[in-house]
Amino acid sequence: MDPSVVSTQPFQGQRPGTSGLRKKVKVFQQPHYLENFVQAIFDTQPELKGGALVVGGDGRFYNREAIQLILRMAAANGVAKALVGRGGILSTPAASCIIRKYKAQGGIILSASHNPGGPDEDFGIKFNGAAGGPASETMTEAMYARTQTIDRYLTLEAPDLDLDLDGLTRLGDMTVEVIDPVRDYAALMEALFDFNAIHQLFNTGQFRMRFDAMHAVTGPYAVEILERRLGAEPGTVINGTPLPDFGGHHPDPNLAHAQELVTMTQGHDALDFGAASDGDGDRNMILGKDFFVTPSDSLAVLAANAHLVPGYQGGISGVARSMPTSQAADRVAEQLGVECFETPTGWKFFGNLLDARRITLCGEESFGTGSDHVREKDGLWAVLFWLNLVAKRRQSVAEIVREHWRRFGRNYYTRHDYEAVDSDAAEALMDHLRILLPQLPGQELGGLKVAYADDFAYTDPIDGSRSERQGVRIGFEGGSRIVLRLSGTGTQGATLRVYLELYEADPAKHDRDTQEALRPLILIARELAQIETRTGRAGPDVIT
Ligand code: VG1
Ligand code: CO
Repeated sequence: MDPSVVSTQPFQGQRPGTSGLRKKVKVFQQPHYLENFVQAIFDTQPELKGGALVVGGDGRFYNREAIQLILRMAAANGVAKALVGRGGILSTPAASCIIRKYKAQGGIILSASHNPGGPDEDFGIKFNGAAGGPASETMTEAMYARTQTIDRYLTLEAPDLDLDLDGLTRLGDMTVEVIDPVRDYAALMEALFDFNAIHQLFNTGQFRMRFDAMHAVTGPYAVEILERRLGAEPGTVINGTPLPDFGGHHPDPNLAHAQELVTMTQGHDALDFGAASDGDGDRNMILGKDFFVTPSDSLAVLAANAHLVPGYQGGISGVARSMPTSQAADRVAEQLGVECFETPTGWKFFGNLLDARRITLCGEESFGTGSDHVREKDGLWAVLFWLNLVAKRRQSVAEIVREHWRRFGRNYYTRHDYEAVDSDAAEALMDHLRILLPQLPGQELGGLKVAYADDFAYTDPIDGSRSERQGVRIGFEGGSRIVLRLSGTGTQGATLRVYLELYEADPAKHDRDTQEALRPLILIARELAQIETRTGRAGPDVIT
């Protein structure tokens, strides 16, 4: 089985976005398309030669075909060993865990996360380095540059491997080990959280929860951890079988796409706790009885209560949040006397801070929370963290959050998404805002005084690398903010994200409706960015 060299030509547009390369399945199915990108990974990551590579994905349509192709190319490119999740399955956080545990040189994860799956939907690929985290911008730019000059790739002529049976096989000179996708991850969770306390909570019979795996990758993980190890009643995990098309839904754990679960936490006979995760298992949504925890608040609550969790009982070294995430965590960091960092959107920006132990916890407003236990955000980890808190504090989710607000104040927060907008119109809208920025400070908008206005730029405190044009921020006196940026994960046109935040210290005003409380800011954003005239949209497609 000698490696063969196949001639190819560059494709336009293989630049990874916020989290890897995401395109329609049909785009990936073009001859040489996936091969080119995979070869660009091998050409720019020389340590993979002779090293170990972790491979797995979220089980979406084209997952298995892609994995077979990647394994053949890995063998031809001199990878010594590939670790593959059984059935081609690995959640994003589990892949990160396995890269770290087995000291692999990197991993390739196949996922388009919360984007829908199926022959006409989305596929994605991303590379994670030896620390287990998403490739840095420097690395993804190098991969992209390579895709633009590529003229050959290496592969093997070989039949497909059986990925459904654990154990060792060979492919050319490469060893392939098919591993249990859940075991190592479950062991890590058991080492971090108080499983006894959570077990007892379930045993009381007074606490009812459901975990919605949304027919995506976390099903097997949640069944093993929640039902088998923690003794939650059978049926606690709903939609637990991973399907290539996620049952036709968006595997996106938010109030818009996880309707079934949301309904179960409302009204008569409501559950005490509801949680959901996304396509690749790195996002989480936390619900209490008639109560939704905004992801920004979740990060702040976890930071304030970390000492109640065995894995973090010694305290946290610092926290980081992505720029559009609300400033709730900043207030906790201040009280705890630890550092707080504001990074650009995307988990790759947390990696250096985690590696340098400057932070222990980090999170994003987009339903992403995580810690130094892996180098990805981690959906089930966040769910277990919350269960640990509920068990220890003997309070409901709502009580925990309300008490948090009384102590730190409340950051009302929402995100409005305008999806599949014309790309040129979206770019023009952002340009228009950038031109306005210098004249905004000091101005009154809708009765609020602008304190600062800029296009967010970030200098990594560890390696000094600089990332510019990361989103327009308009901050008002008193802590309110409007942030606008374009998504880097979509596959169709542009998605405009408008993030709105208002700080309220007075506990008597902590029970307002979020959209109502933020209305003045919503109106300012619409007007300032000329959203309706420029995009033709009277309102957002998704509100979270
Ligand atoms: C979105 C989120 C961002 C997240 C990214 C990947 O990016 O806003 O916070 O890191 O998705 O998450 P964008 O560029 O579309 O706003 V996942 O679960 O899709 O890997
Ligand atoms: Co995801």
